[in-house]
Amino acid sequence: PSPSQWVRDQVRNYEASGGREANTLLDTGIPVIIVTSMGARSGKVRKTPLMRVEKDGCYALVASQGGAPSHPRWYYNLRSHPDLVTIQDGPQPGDFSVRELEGSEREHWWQLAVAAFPPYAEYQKKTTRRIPVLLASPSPVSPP
Ligand code: F42
Repeated sequence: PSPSQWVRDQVRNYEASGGREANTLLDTGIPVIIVTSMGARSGKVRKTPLMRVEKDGCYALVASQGGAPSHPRWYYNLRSHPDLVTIQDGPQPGDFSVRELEGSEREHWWQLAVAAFPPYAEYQKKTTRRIPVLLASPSPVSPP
């Protein structure tokens, strides 16, 4: 569980209700998803709520951390274990693969991200680092 109480509560209440509760960022009414990654160094399961930036079943994961000077730890987890990712957007989690976007692809998803959650634009102005944008695509279903 996250060391931040409000993040911990969000994950617990989201999972306990199958996404019917705790599904927005605080009182903004803007939807969130729950991303599960594997710790890059610890190998522990890490659960992170992020804003929901969805298109055609894929999700942009924006490593903004409120415009803080350094990348969030989950960014390194996803870079280390890009195929061990689940995303919960509603009742059930699904399996995803993640890659970091560059160039025009990043720009396209960044625009979608800012449309979904306008404060991302302010967060980018607050920091000199370029905020990473990762794309999560559904993993192919393996045959039984
Ligand atoms: N954060 C964002 O960056 N973008 C968002 O869109 C976003 C939306 C959002 C919505 C709701 C909400 O409740 C929170 C939201 N957050 C958003 C905050 C987000 O959930 C994270 O709390 C925040 O980004 C910080 O992520 P973090 O991974 O740095 O978390 C820290 C505080 C943390 O929990 N650390 C843990 C710990 O115990 O210290 C785990 C650290 C970890 O994963 N360590 C790795 C390991 O191996 O286990 C090593 C990683 C490495 O450095 O190699």
